[in-house]
Amino acid sequence: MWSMNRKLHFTAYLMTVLAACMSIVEIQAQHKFQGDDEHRTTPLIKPVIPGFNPDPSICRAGDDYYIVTSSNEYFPGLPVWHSRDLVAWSMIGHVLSNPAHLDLDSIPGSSGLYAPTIRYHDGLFYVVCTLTGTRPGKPRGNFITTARDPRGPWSAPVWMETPGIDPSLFFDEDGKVYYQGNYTPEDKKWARHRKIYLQEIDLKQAKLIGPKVDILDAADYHLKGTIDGGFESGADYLEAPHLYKKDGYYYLTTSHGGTFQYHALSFWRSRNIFGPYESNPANPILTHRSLPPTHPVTSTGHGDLVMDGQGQWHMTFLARRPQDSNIHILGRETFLTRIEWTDGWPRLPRDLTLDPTLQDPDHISLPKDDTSIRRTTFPKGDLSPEWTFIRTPREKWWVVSGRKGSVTLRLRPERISETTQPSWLGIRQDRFHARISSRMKFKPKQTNEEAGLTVFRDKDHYFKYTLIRKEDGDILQLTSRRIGDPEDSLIARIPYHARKVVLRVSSSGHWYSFEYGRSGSTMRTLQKDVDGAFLGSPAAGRFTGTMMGLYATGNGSRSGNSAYFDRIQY
Ligand code: 6LW
Repeated sequence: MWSMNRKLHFTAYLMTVLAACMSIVEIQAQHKFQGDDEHRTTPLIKPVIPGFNPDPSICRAGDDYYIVTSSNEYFPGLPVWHSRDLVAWSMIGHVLSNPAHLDLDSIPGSSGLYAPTIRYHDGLFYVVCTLTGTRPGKPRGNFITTARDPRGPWSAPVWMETPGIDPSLFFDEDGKVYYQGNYTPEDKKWARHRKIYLQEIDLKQAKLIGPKVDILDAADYHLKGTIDGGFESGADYLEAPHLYKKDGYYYLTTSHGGTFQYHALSFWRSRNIFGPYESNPANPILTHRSLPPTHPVTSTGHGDLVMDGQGQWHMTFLARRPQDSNIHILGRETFLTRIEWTDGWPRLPRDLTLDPTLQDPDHISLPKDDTSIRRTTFPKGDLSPEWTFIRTPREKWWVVSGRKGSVTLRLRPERISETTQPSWLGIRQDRFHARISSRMKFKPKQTNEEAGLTVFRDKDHYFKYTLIRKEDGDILQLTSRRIGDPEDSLIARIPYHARKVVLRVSSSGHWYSFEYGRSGSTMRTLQKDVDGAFLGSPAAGRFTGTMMGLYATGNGSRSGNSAYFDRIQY
C-alpha cells in the first residue's frame, strides 16, 4: 500500500516536473521568437498599426478613437481601426464592405482607394476618399459616405464632382463645413505641381458651394527654399490637406515631396479660413528625407491631428521601415506621436527629424499586443475583418465554417497574375517575422489545378507555394514571379500524392522559408531562406504592402474542384 502511494506520488511528481519543463520550453520558444523579432528589427521603433496601412486619418468620438487607412485594390475597402488609448488598435470593420458600393473590377494594383479622411460630428461619422484607376464610365473620383456606427453600415458612397485627390472635411464653429483637396493646376509649372483648394460643402446634397479658393500653391515654395530648404523635389505633390481650428487660428497641414524618401509634413495658419496662410517658420516639422534610406524609419509624412479628452494633441502619420537598404516588405505603416504647441505652432515633442535614432518610446507609442504570435481566424463563422480579397468579389466562391475555423475555396479560372478577381483570401503581413500555416485538403482533378499559400505583393510580385497537377503528376512546388518574368519561375518541387498537406510559410526579414508535412508535427523544409526582397523593392506594389494568402485556381480552366483549408494560423 505504502509503496503504491509512493509510486503514485513519484508519478505525480514526474508529471509536474515534465509539465513545468514543457511550459518552460514553450515560454522559451516564444521568448526566442519574440527576442529574435526584437533583435532583428529595430527595438522600440514600432508603428501603432503595422503592415500595409498607409495614409492614416484619425478622429475622436467621446473616449473612442478611430483611424481609417487606404486599401487600394483590396476589398473590403478602407479598414476602420478602434482604440481607447491611442496605443492598442484593433480592426473593427470597413467603410466599403458592400460589393455594390465599391467597384474595383480590373483596376491595376496600387490604384483603387487612396487616402481617406474620417471625421465625427454631431453623432455622425463621415468619410471622404478618392477611388482611382477604374475604367471610364465606372464610378471614380471623390466620394462621401456616413455612418452612425463606424463598424457600419456605412451609406452608399455619394460621388462628388470635385477635382484632385486626398479630400478632407473641416467642421467650423459657426456650423459651416469645408472641403479641402489637392489638384493639378491647368497651367502647372512643373509635372508635380499641385495646389490645395478649399470650398464650402453642403453635406445634405454632397455638393460644393460658394467660391473655390486655392489656399496653398506649391509654386510659392518650389525652389525658393521656404518649406524645403531649396531642395528640388521638396514642394512636389502637395497633398493630404487637413484643417483644424485652435485659439482663433485655422491650421492647415499638408504633406509634400511624394510619399517615399522625400516625404515631408508642414503646417500653415491663418485667422481667416480662406487665407492667406502663413508658413510655419519651422517647416517641415516632420521629414526623414535627409536621413539615409537605410534609417530604421523613413518616408514620414501624411499626418492627421486629434485632440484627446484631456486637451493633449496627437498626430498619426505614415512611415516605412526598410531592411537592408531599400527593401520595404511591409509597405507604408501607421505611426503616432504626441504633438506639442509652441509659439502657436504644432511641434513634435522632440525634433524627430534630426533624431537619427527615434528610439524613445515616449515619442512613438508602442503597440501593447506586439507579442501576439498566433491568431485563429473565422471565430464567428464568417471571415474576420482582417481577411481581404483582391478586387471586388462578384460571386461567392468561398465557404467559411466557423466551428472548425476553416474555409473552402472553389477553384476558378482566374489567376493572381492578372487584374481579375481570383479565389484568393489574404491577410496583411504586419511584422518582419511572420508565419502563416494551414492544413489543406486538396486533390487536383485536372492538369494545372492548383491550391496552396501565397506571399503576394501584386500581380507581378509573389511567391506561390502550392499543390498542382502537372503532366508528370501531382507536385508540391514553390514558384515566384517578379516583374519582367514571362511566367512563374520554379524554385523547388517534389512529387506529392496525399490529399492532406500542412503548409507553412515563415518570414525572417525579407527571407522566406517554406515547410510542409502530413501533420504539423512532421514538418520538413521544401526551401529555406528564399530572398523575397523583390516583394518590397521600389517597383513592387508601390502603394501597398505584402500580404499572405490562401489561393485556389484552375489556371485558366473551369473546375468543379475546391480546396479546403483549416487550422489556419497567422
Ligand atoms: C495618397 C497620397 C499619399 O493619395 O499616397 O502619402 C497616396 N500620401 O496622399 C496613395 O496612398
